[in-house]
Amino acid sequence: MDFDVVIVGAGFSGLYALYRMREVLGLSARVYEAGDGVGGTWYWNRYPGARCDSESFYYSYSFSEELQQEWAWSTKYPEQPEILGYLEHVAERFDLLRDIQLSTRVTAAVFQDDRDCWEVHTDTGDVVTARFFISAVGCLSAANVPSIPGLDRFEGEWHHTGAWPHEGVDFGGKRVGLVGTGSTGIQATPVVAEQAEHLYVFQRTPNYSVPARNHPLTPEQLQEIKTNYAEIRRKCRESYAGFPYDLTLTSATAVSDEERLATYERLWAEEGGFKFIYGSYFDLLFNQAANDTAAEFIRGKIRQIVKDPVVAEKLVPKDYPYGTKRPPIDTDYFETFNRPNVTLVDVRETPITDVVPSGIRTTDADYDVDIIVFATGFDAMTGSLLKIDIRGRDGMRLQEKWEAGPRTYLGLQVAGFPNMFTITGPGSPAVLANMPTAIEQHVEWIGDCVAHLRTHGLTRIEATAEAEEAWVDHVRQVAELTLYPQANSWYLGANIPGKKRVFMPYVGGFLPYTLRCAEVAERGYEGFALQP
Ligand code: N01
Repeated sequence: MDFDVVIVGAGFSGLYALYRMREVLGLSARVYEAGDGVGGTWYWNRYPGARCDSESFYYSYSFSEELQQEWAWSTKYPEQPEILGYLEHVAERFDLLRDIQLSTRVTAAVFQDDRDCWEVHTDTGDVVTARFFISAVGCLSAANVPSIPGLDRFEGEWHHTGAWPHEGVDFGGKRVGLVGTGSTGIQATPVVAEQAEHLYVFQRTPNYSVPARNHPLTPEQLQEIKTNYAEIRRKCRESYAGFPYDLTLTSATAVSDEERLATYERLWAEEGGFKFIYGSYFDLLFNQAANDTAAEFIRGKIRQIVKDPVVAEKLVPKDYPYGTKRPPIDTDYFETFNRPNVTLVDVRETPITDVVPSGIRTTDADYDVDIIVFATGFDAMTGSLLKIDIRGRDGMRLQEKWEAGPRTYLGLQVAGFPNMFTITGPGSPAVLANMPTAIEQHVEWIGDCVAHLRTHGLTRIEATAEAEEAWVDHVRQVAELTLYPQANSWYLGANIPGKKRVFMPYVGGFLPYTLRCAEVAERGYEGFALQP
């Protein structure tokens, strides 16, 4: 066997998985990474305005006390280059690069039944074997470029935000069409508007965005964070969504209108960001009446900010509850529509029909542009994994197994695919949680599992079909108790034409999920078949 472990991807998950496997467990590991650098999401997403929506001090690793004490974040929400710099630093500091093969895409992985190992193929012609195959491909890395007729005849340049040119894009004096108003489009719009001659924002669904209230971190704030790191990390681990916010058990409907309004005003004006949803009332995502209070508050803010009432009305979300699409946060997004060089095009009213050589055509008009920016998201949670031809036991293909939607046990393993683990796979809280917190929990669980197998002389672990079935049912049932299924979100695969509508993340909460994972391990890996 060439390696104990092969890991696909060198982003937040792959880097930590390599560290854990090599430095903590003493295993031989090889990481394959398609990019020519480490960083994953933060390597690819270099679009203008790209920054983290979670606060820097907890959107970071906790596994090394030295690392968290040494590193100094500049702001509450750092920009993409700073986060990429952090991940590059981690790779260097822990000497990870020597086991990472860059510019190499894994094309296939085939389980070898007779040897309890995986044979992994790459686009550079490597064929290697490893006992364990770990996917660290990320949940949002397969870019979704809509198949709009005529794009190949467009005479300008176009880019997807998730595959942004390293040399950047000069918008100076250019007419720009930006398609998509999810978290990415909302981050990019104000920045592109400042540079472009004219910006047309093509919006299919308006979004509830809350101001980020970004600011530099002072030396005193940084010191306070560092002094309190143990407590911050504990709060993250023991929370509903991996954020270090104090748990609130109050319903939005249990307080007076005045009190609720004062809370929303404070969170909007002073705190900003995810605290609005995760630090206000516990039932915004479960109780329609509670959700209505927050949704109506944000609608009111949009109407106040945007001066043209017709434009404001188009920007106001009306047909899905707040937070059921991933809530964006912004810096001057709604304000940007007051600029004379910005036009909102409502493509729900007048859909895009095609791209013509000079720009974008809707049912109503032609918009001449020099550059098109597709902020149109990703084939989320399954897209990147299914690009790899993964064959498990008895030649079973993952593409076929997941035809009707992803099926996993705990988001960690798939029945029929022994010794394969998915970090933050579908069926785990992953994208509903603070990602580094979710990633660390997964990597540590997988590491402990591998250590357990080795200690007991076992060479194969596979989720049982029964455990998988029960978990898939549980994930669906919990989702149905919430408001989430009401929105056409990427959580449901609704953004990808033809993708089966299945709620993919586990919405039962990060802490309950981690307790379940721990319980499964304590009971000798309940729901898994272990073999010598
Ligand atoms: O993608 P999205 P994103 N014609 O899928 C529209 C994470 N993230 O890149 O809503 C016209 O959310 C689509 O319209 P609709 C975060 O988890 C993290 O913005 O489907 N429009 C929507 O408006 C986020 O959720 C950070 O009707 C089309 C937009 O494109 C995830 O990445 C920062 C279209 C896509 O929105 C994805 O966000 C940024 C078409 N054919 C993002 N197809 C961090 O801070 C799609 N759209 C870490």
